[in-house]
Amino acid sequence: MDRRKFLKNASLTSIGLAAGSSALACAKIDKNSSDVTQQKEDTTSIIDNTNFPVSICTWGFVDANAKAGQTLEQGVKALDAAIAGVAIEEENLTNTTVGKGGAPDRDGQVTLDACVMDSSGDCGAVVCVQNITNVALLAKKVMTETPHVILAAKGAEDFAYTQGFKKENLLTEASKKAWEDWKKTSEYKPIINIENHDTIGMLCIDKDSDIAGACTTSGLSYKMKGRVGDSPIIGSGLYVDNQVGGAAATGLGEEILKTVGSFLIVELMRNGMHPQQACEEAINRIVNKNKNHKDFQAAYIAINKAGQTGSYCIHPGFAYMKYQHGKNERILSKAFLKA
Ligand code: SD4
Repeated sequence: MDRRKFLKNASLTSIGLAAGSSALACAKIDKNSSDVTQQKEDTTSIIDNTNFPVSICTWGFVDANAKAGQTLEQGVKALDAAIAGVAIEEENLTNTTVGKGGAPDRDGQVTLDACVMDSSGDCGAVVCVQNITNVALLAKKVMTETPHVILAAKGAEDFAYTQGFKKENLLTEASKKAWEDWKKTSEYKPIINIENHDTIGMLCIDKDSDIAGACTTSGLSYKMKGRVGDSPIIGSGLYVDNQVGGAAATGLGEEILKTVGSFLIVELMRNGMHPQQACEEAINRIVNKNKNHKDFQAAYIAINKAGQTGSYCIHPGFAYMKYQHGKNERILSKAFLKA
């Protein structure tokens, strides 16, 4: 099997497996429940501070988004609220795609990727880190405590200890068991969606109307050792420009990386596009470059300076959370393909 085919198949399998094993974690998010809203166009483009704070995040991460929203309401700045929000999932042992409890690579090692971007335009990232749970906070430490933007693997881990992070075993019994079962067959069977549960990318606007974001993941389950996806790469998994807005991605990182989609969305919004249109254009770029787009999922969320939001994905089934005025809504995304 050639390398590309291997990667694509591996990632599809892992998405499917991760989806299956994560059903428990999102059991409380019922697609039919009354808090699910169909996506609609929000047309208020005027910057009105009474719209803030607001937080959005990928998938149905109810608790994480509520945490961010409530933290913002207490007056905490956007970046710290986003980090507090995503930490809920990093610490959620039943979430097999983020943080502790995340699915391991093919060799049984859990390696995490994360990045953050602040309203100042500063950013930090860590890739392929073992033994540290709160990697979004670690990415912030790279931003604030080093002259660098990205630290990788053992270097990032060693730096974490200097900052007081605890060494933790990230491989739970459940993840280990799922990996051992996977090894028995190593079956590369494509399973497309990928329900409510995946990488968490979060965008927050605080009371001062400043925007920041965080993105954190264990990447694709059973990935090759050393594999890094889009999530920790500024411009691909996350991008924020405080003058314009922010965007975040989830889905098959290999495809998201090739179009630098989060940066693209922010630039399209800068040129006047609504976040919804900008997300659609970014997904169209992926689709147009890829005859095989039906074989994988990719999704974006975006928010502009006025607090308008949008999202778009390839396969139906993706949703995002929006917290505003004390209400935490799950909004079903429009999709390129029809159900
Ligand atoms: C990655 N984009 O590592 C992440 C995984 C993800 O939905 O978001 N899956 O490629």
